[in-house]
Amino acid sequence: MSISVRRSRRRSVKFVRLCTAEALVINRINIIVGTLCWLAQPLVVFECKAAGDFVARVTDTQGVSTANAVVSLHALNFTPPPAADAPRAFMDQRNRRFDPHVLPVRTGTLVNFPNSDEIHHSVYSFSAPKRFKLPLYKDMPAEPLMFDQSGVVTLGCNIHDWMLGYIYVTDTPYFGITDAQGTTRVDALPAGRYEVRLWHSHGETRTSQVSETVQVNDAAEVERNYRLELRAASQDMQPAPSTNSVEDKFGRWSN
Ligand SMILES: [Cu+2]
Repeated sequence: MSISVRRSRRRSVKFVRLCTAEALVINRINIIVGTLCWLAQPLVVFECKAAGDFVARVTDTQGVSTANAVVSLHALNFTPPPAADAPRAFMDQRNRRFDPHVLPVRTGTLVNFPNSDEIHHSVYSFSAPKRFKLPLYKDMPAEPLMFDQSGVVTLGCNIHDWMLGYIYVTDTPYFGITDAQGTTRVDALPAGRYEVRLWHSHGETRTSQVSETVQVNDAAEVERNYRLELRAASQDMQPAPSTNSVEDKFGRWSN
């Protein structure tokens, strides 16, 4: 046998060994990937498929779209997962108003109260779920406040009597607040049965005005229309006065 033929055969044998080794590695990777996919399958199904959406449209009894209605969905046949970390939220003070006017949060949320105005504010609440008073301040208080009891927390300012805002603390992680068109949507709801509750600061009562059960199915959208009985425009929707003597007094402190 010639030398060139022997070299050629050795190269062929090496090539076949390499191909076999490569195939084995690829095969093992396929097995590992396949096993991981199979193990992850229940998680993927839970995260991506077993969820639906809920859309609420809210009007008053005259059919006028109602903003700032809190819509919350309370699971009836499963327990929602706890929050990994305490959720954070912000209730700003801007142009001598609370912004947003209504802030819905889940129980256990840390809320900051930044002051975006050039003047001082002193935010307080006498509501049972959270009694507090922040001393006169600008910018941002050092620490957020924990809201760990469900209910309506009415906010005021010791300097500006017209300032009125609400923090709606709810036990469920599934909630929304209606926009100017009276609409809100809560996406990616785990499939299941829920009790729907609605709350509005102009409601005849300060508790839920609607209580009905809805079924949310996988990859489906549930739509509901609600009519709320609301009081006539109340004090909290009046525009803030341009200035007053007390504000002038405290305004000087801001320099
Ligand atoms: Cu104020």
